[in-house]
Amino acid sequence: MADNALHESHDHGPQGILKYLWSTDHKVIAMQYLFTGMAMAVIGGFMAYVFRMQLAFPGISVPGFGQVSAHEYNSLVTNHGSIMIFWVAMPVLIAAFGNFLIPLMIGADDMVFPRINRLSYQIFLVSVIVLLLSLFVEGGGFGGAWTAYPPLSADGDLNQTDLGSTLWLIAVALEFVAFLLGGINFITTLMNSRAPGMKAYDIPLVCWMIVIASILFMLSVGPLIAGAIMLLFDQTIGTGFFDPAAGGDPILWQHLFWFFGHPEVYVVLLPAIGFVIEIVAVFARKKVFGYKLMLYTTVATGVLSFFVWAHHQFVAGIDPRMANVFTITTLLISIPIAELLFVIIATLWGGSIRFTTPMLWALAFMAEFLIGGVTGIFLGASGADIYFHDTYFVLAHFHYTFFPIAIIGTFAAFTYWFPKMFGKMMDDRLGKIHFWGTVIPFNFIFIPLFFLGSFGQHRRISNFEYHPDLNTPFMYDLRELATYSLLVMLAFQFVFFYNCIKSWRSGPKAGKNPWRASTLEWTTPSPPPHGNWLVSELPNVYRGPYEYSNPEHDEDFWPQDKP
Ligand code: HEM
Ligand SMILES: [Cu+2]
Repeated sequence: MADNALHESHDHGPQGILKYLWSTDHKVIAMQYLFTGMAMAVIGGFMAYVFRMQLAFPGISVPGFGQVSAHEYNSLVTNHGSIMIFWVAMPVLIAAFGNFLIPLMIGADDMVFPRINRLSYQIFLVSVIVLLLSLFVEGGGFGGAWTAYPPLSADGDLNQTDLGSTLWLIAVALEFVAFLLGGINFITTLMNSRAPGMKAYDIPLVCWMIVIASILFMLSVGPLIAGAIMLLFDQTIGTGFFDPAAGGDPILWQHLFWFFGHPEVYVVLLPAIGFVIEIVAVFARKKVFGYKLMLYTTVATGVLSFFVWAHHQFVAGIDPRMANVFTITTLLISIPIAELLFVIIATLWGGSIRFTTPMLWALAFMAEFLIGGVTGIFLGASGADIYFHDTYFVLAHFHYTFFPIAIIGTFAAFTYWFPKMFGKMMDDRLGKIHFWGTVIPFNFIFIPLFFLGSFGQHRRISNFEYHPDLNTPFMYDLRELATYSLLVMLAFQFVFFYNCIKSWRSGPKAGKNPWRASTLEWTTPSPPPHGNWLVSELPNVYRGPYEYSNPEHDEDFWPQDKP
């Protein structure tokens, strides 16, 4: 590849390992986010293993951890939730795949602001280090739940982890700064760096989804950053923004938190839906049913997501008239979300479906996410929520949304774009073993939790032996079932890691376009060289991204860059 070498020579960065930490190449930054996010997923998953063992077998010495005190339990739950959302879902779904895909899919050589991009990852890395440090300071990690409600989170006497809670808060704030910087790049790059000929409706939906998610993030995070600074002052210099004794108001925190917290669900959901739609179009060989419908529905979802936050506060003493308003907006948002799923089903309809590993993940996303969505309707109704609030029903509901988004969505995207990222094909048989070994146990972990929640089992309790009414033999069995299923699921993750390493080292070489897809990322070599395309070969775009099985064309796909 003499011409690539020529291009490479424009890259006068640092060498060796530093080359990776200081690279401004969007693909390198994507990999940094991907691998950091995956490492954090291992840590967050390990925490889930530890507290699920404690829940099923209270008081045992958990292999690899030891005994779990009540305080450690709180800290594990808090950090598991925070890690999974802030340090796994966001970096992997948005930062890693946004960075990798946006320039490649719109025919750009890099992001508009490559140095801001690099800074974004570096700040993110600092946030990871601060968070991990917080687990080991005196008193242990923060245990006031990922929602950090004051007064518990504000007062070291109450939460027993002065420094741990402060470091946790600083880590979260730094992580937000990193994502604000990253979002700037996604939005400006999509607006300014598209290949000649690429009009708004020629942009692949996944790029739109990541950009709309970035906009949602930027619009929602401001109040929470303000809240985090106020909470930091409450913790450290004795202000009382959230302390009633000092004239403050703890409910204010809930508004600031959930005004961000609810849109955040859509921030991570939209990229995952984007992956699914790309994969479904390719493996059903069908044009996406209703490109514009999908795009405008996504925008509508985004707008609506700002009007539902108080459904998290139905038990916080909210005025019943306001509760009705938020019930209605919450139920309304299920319409656009259902519409997105219908568009995907309509795309599948009559397609010639190929059940490859990425396609299985995409289909599983639909099935599992549907359960999450439907059970959300129960909780959105304020009357029912008063019973279900803070029970394992809620826990099962949001894991049925977050697990498909963060884990299933990631595996779909990872197995689909692996050939482009690493230039090798993954082993499809191992991929399928891993798929079934993850999706089946997943249901056996969380379906029991719906029942436990309906029987009134409260969350954030480490030992149900102290609650005999919640420790009937049947409930005990359900908890054991959930824990055994988790162990099975975790065991199958080794198949995934083995498959990655094996395929990366000795898998068959992937050509430019192994899936015969028509979007632009498949027109560069796998993996793409520095600069993505030679200047003389930058693609020109002639049509939309999903021309599969077009009767006017003799091949079953019609790439965007072919006249
Ligand atoms: C590996 C499979 C997982 C298992 C077995 C699991 C299990 C659990 C359990 C049992 C709790 C609650 C403990 C309690 O309240 O006493 C919990 C909390 C939570 N999990 Fe997971 N989880 C998993 C994956 C995930 C993923 C992928 C996400 C998000 C992307 C996530 C996000 C959360 C959040 C936000 C909380 C609430 C934390 C809090 O109350 O502060 N979990 N998880
Ligand atoms: Cu919500």
